[in-house]
Amino acid sequence: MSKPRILVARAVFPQTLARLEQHFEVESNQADATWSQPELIARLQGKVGAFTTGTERIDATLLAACPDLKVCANMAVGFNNFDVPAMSARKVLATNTPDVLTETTADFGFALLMATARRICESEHYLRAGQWTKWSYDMFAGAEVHGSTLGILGMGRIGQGIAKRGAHGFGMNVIYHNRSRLTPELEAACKARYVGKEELLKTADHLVLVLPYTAASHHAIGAAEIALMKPTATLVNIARGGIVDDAALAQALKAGRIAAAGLDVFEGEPKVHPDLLTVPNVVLTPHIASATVTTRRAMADLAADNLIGFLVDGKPLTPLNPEVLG
Ligand code: 8YV
Repeated sequence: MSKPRILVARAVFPQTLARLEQHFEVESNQADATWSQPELIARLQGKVGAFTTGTERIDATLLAACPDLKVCANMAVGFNNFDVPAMSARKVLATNTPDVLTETTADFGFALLMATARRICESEHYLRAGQWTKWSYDMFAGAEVHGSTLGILGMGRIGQGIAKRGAHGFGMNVIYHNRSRLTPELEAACKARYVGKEELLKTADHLVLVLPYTAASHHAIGAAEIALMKPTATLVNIARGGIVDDAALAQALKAGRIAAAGLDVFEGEPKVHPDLLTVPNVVLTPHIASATVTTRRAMADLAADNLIGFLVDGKPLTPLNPEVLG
């Protein structure tokens, strides 16, 4: 019997590919070529499954052009590259990779907060440029982290991980805002207090964004929201590009409207707003919050398990639209 045909749209660990090849006839992209949408559609012809990352857009147009497609397994917890209602309408299963990256991503969120508040990257560039000729009392004086107020917008698994690090590790006063309030048990575990969005913006010394990108969260942080923040505040975005209005943020940073920002995600990435590249008080990283070898392996394994689980055993592990399973 011939094996089901799948497309692996981006380069992956050779071990993941080898595992998929045990079950499927695989077309892969180990050269990691950038495929246009028409090329992705062309390569999906005759494929029942797709292994995707956050960079492949699975929308109504693609689905209409790929009638054989039955499942798309995203190697990411975020799935704003999927039009899930359109997938459900066509009975195409969508899966993501929750849980396996929670702690690693929370670690990174905290690292970015620390680097931003304590001006680590800015001072390193100064040193490397040979500008350090003498010590001075206020050189790269940043913002206090321990004991300060940590604000979290979006309190899912990763937000809770950051809250625990702040509250238990750094004695921070943690406040959060989320679409829905956590249970009292979860709030106690995170030592976090629920507040309205305006209070969060006005009160946080450090504001970390960990909410999913949706039409409703587009530019959740723009000029008006930044204007409410403390002039000494730092803003950290490890969620998705588009949640922050990058042009407004660059302007606010230039004007000293807030102290600093740490950004791992950008509107229209991998392009970065040119003004962000010229302001010194911003730490910029290329969407690496989940990037440890262990975690990326776990994400790839879970995406592969979802394809095998669904196409071989009829039981995907982490479906986003389980209603298509019938
Ligand atoms: C991924 C992420 O590395 O999981 C997510 O949602 O943002 C990252 O962990 C990225 O989306 C590539 O798939």
